[in-house]
Amino acid sequence: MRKIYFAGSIRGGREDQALYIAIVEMLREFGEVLTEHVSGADLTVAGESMNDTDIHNRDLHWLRASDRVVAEVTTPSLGVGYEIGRAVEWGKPVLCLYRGSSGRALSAMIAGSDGAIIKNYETVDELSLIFVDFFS
Ligand code: 6K6
Repeated sequence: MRKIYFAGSIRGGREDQALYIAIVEMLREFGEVLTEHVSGADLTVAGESMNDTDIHNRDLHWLRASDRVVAEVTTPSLGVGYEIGRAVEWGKPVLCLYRGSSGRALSAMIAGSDGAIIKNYETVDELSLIFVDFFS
């Protein structure tokens, strides 16, 4: 089964957490989502029981093992940006989902990367076609 790494903001801010749940639910149709917990309501900026080194090492291990990476990049996050950079470096297919209506400009380091596909969207309904295209 295809392994999907979903990346979304945690310490960068949890404003889009409900949206992450919907995205992870949709991604399950295309493979095993290794990072379902990123969408979890119980994962807050207050943190979880693992220390930062263990989180970093576990997540990079999963990122390395993944076949495709999907990142929601509307809420700026150092961690998500770092994961995208590593995935691009490793030659993994990377899809970045961005809501232009947020009024936040996407970092040039993501928008200008030819190793990542950037898709603008506004509602989850638009994601079905984007995912079919990315996973085909
Ligand atoms: C949660 C709340 C505060 O600290 C945490 C630590 N927990 C994490 N658990 C799992 N993945 C994490 C955690 N912190 C960061 N990540 C990874 O970085 C996820 O894969 C996200 O895609 C990304 C979020 O980075 P930040 O910089 O927004 O935290």
